[in-house]
Amino acid sequence: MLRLESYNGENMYYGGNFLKISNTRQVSVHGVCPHDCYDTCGMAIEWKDGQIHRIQGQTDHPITQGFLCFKVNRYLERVHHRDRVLYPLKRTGVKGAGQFERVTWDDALQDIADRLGEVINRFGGEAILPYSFAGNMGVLSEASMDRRFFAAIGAANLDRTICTASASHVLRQMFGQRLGPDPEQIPQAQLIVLWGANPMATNVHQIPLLDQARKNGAKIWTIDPLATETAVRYHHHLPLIPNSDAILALAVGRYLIHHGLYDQNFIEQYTVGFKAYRDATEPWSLEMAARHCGISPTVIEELALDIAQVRPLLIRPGFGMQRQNNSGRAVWAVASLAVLTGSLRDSSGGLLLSNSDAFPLNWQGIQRPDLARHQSRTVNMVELGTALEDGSTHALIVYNANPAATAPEQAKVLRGLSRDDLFLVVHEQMMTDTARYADYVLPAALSMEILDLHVSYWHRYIQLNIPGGLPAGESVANTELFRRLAKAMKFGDPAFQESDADLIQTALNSDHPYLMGVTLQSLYENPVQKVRISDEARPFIDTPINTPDGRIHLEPIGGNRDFGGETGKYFLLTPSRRETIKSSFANLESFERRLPDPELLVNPLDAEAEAWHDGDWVKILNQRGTTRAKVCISPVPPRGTVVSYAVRWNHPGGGTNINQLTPGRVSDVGGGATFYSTRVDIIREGAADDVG
Ligand SMILES: Nc1nc2c(c(=O)[nH]1)N[C@H]1C(S)=C(S)[C@@H](COP(=O)(O)OP(=O)(O)OC[C@H]3O[C@@H](n4cnc5c(=O)[nH]c(N)nc54)[C@H](O)[C@@H]3O)O[C@H]1N2
Ligand SMILES: Nc1nc2c(c(=O)[nH]1)N[C@H]1C(S)=C(S)[C@@H](COP(=O)(O)OP(=O)(O)OC[C@H]3O[C@@H](n4cnc5c(=O)[nH]c(N)nc54)[C@H](O)[C@@H]3O)O[C@H]1N2
Ligand code: SF4
Ligand SMILES: [Mo]
Repeated sequence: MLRLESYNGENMYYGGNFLKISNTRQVSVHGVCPHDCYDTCGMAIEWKDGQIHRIQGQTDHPITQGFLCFKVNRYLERVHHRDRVLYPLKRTGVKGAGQFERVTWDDALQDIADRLGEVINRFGGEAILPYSFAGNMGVLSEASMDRRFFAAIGAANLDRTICTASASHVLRQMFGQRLGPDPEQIPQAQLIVLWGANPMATNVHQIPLLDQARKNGAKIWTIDPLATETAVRYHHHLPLIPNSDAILALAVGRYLIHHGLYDQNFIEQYTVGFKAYRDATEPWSLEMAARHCGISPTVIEELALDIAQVRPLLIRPGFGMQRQNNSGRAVWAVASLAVLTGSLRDSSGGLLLSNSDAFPLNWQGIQRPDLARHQSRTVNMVELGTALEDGSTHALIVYNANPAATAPEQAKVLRGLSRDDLFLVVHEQMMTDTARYADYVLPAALSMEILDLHVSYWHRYIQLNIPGGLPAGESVANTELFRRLAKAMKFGDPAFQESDADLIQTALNSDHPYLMGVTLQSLYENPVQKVRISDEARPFIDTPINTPDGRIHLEPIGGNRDFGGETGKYFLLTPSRRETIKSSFANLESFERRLPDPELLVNPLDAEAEAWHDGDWVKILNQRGTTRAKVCISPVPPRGTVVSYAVRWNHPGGGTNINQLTPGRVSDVGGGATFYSTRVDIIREGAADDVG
């Protein structure tokens, strides 16, 4: 086995040579953007005198095409930021105050091991809860040594549901896997339906592909309550009432069935459950749906006729349409349209919701669930607030996430994090809202400083992220943190000694044809490789349907969550913004200069009716909490809906953000988050000059 010590050791293997990276004066390496984003860009990273000097988009990367996005173009600000954590820190002040002293790694590890040991002795391993998500989406950084560690200590399992759980559940149920067409085929589609997606902010490398499709004659619909930049760019905007997607999709399905405009042969050859699907569409006439969706029946008919007639048809749902009470129902109803129309017959058609299963890595091998000696309880991360309040959790270890800012039901979460009897360890690059509550903050390396393997949930490239220098200060990769913790806990299993290169080799140790010939060695030579699925292969026609009976399932899914309890006057939507990735980048000085105050986008007619003016401070509240923002009158939201983009830091902006208001309720299937099923009331505080 090829042994590499690219991190921690002095050597890295690069371009056919071993380099002593600590001695390297100037080097340019292939990096991969680590953020939780569809695009998983290739980056050219230049190091000079041991420092990250320049970060650019890889010019020869077929998706990245030489450009990065608004936020990552400002990455150097992040590298040199005042909030960076470079040494282990121990709390000296009250929880949340952010007062710490520097300690050594040895002292920190010893104390953490002792305290975790105490929790295990008194309450059992399950009283320790990991909380992580995709702060670094590298295969190793996201889920490898950490999973081994938590299995070995018998910790509670975290169900990582905050983002795509409902969609994943539905795709697995219907198709047996999460696979869509190759996005590089988009330019060949003639009808594209962007459903609850805003690629102008969240998937910018899709824009050139959509633009090319439009040049080739494609019509592009955007189905979104908000008049986003994407909706404006592509003209055919269908502004439905939030959370009415399932009804809209079922009405289109009913129309196609009633008019004989669906692909009967496809249904017969590939699916089961059509009758149950048809019955579910039956109540939704155009008129009935129009009333629920807040749009005219003729617009729904226009969409239905396009969907019936234009091929290739590509339906491109975003994750934004599955952050609602009935997310599962919505995804099922929309995915069923792709099936009903036989759109999967075209290589640029079908349903492009996720390509996560285009990368059949050896997940069990890197995560080693077999290290667990017993079955532990599972906590849904959407319900973090409850798990911190119900007496079940005595230690929390957070990495790759900033739940104090990004988790729903924030008031509960912050109360939980403030508990004196909760032992909190946070591994972070920045002194985040969450880190400020920690007993120990441990420094996390930047992705540019570590070796990792990356896959995408949207495109089909597997990539190697090559470090060009050593981690700054005493920071370490997530894998190294858990190696050190395992050693401090005196775990002797060789699973905790494997290097990052070993882990990558294990991940690639898969005999699946999609990964044929993808080895660590080949990635050193060519760090951007397409998985071995032909670009034209049509998912589920040219690739297997991995449901138990090998058929696509159309039986109804989900739909049983009501809106009980949400009584506020306005719908609150909190989607992604261009300038940040969730809370990441929201502490950059350039962001604070640009948008110093939290803003609430309000429709001009609502503003007029309420006598709100641009710049007025308002209090936004509901049964869960309260926060403040400045009114920004905007054509983006429709009447009755207000918008606050996700998300700002709580600190130093007043201690709370918009997640004070979002629910910790889980969706109908898959235990998903329901951020976009929030209602709020709004009270004007005073004119802009009086307050703030
Ligand atoms: N710049 C930037 N890029 C990002 C992120 C970011 O924060 N900033 N976040 C990353 C992450 S974590 C993710 S998961 C992805 C998410 O990226 P997307 O998949 O684009 O999802 P969202 O941004 O959640 O929402 C997309 C759209 O859904 C709309 N929407 C809200 N409710 C409904 C509804 O009920 N029905 C319909 N049809 N539409 C609705 C919103 O108005 C929004 O315009 O983006 C990633 N990329
Ligand atoms: N209101 C509202 N809230 C939302 C959403 C919404 O649409 N609306 N979207 C939800 C969604 S889709 C998601 S995915 C979640 C995301 O929520 P989080 O997972 O909390 O995402 P971020 O805010 O980006 O925080 C990631 C943190 O990981 C840290 N980090 C980065 N790399 C590393 C590393 O290598 N090691 C360690 N230890 N740390 C690292 C970063 O510094 C950052 O602080 O937010 C959810 N919250
Ligand atoms: S955040 Fe997304 S678009 Fe921006 S550089 Fe990273 S992968 Fe590319
Ligand atoms: Mo997400």
